[in-house]
Amino acid sequence: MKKKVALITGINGQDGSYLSEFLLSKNYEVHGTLKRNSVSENQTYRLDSVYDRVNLHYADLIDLSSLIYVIQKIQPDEIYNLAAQSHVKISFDQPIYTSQVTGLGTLNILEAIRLINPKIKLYQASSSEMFGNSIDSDGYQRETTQMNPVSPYGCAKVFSYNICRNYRNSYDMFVSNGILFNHESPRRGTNFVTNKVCKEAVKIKFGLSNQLKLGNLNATRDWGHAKDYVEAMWMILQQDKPDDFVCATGISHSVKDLCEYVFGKLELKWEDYVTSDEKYLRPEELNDLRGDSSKLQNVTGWSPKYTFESMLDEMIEYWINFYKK
Ligand code: NAP
Ligand code: F7E
Repeated sequence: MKKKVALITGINGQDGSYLSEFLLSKNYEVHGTLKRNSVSENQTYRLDSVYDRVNLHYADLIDLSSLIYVIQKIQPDEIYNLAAQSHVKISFDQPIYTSQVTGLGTLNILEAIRLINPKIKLYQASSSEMFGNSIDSDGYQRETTQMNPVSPYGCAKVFSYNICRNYRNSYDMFVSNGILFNHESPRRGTNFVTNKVCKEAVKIKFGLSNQLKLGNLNATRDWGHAKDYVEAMWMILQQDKPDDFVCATGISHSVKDLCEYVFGKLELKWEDYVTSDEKYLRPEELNDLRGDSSKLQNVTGWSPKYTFESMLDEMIEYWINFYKK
């Protein structure tokens, strides 16, 4: 039987790397896009375990012709649009670039699909950041919660979400949004709070540092593991019809709770090391996130295997091994 062909934009990111491993385990032919960076040496480190089994192509979300070229060439059955300027705080520093990549970039993908083969299925990496500070009266965010984004990144993701729905309805295309809440792993960029705390706490434990500067300690997030969430992405595209789904654990913790767990695990008191630095505060903050993924669970049978604690244990372990070496 002919292998299914998948194209992952942003294959070298956290999710792209786990998704490639997952799709290879399902016997897909996996392709992915890399954008040109001045230093190429570290660019594919997350793909080490699959490097010889995936096909990499240079393309940029803001360069429509590069997308047309690669899609035309490989004729994918499924595209997972994971590429983005994905850092919320940086989106305040680079709002226009973020809108071009994270917003208009999605429209480039949709146009390329519409022109080449509208039968290609598209998964769009939508985000809980789209909700901003809207919360339903029971304390959760779900597919029907109003979207009031509070960052340039969130605004760009709302544009992508809406234009995906518009193409689905206008051109009968199979386009689905996964509205994913925060998901982490040892492969998470270390400028996101979970991996920053794990890495810095281990450095403190080993005597390599003596303080950790953070921003807002009171914000709460619904943190899951990226490995669980890439499985949801695939499940969403295997449905008979396209739709939009929230993916979350339903449990939220504050940044303070995160510090308490990670430092506690290393037998340290977080209050002795963590200080607050204005540099890490955002012009507008999204205070609380907690997702209701009942729809995803009922329709696809998805459920997370990792807990907040087992996810952090894996991340702490990663940094202990890293610094031991
Ligand atoms: P990530 O680690 O930041 O990966 C983003 C990927 O996009 C990287 O491969 C990056 O390449 C690539 N990229 C950036 N700008 C690009 C451009 N102009 N053209 C082509 N590629 C570009 O993000 P992630 O955590 O894996 O997240 C995957 C997707 O899910 C993103 O769209 C993100 O916004 C969304 N999302 C993430 C979460 C989460 O908690 N992780 C939650 C909801 C939604 P370089 O590394 O070479 O720059
Ligand atoms: O911040 C607070 C910060 O940068 C989480 C992206 O994947 O998830 C991610 O966005 C919270 C915020 O993730 C620091 O203010 C405190 O309240 O780890 P983060 P994020 O902004 O929630 C969503 C769903 C996405 O879609 C995004 O792509 O932690 N915080 N002190 C800090 N955050 C950072 N980065 N650094 C700090 O020092």
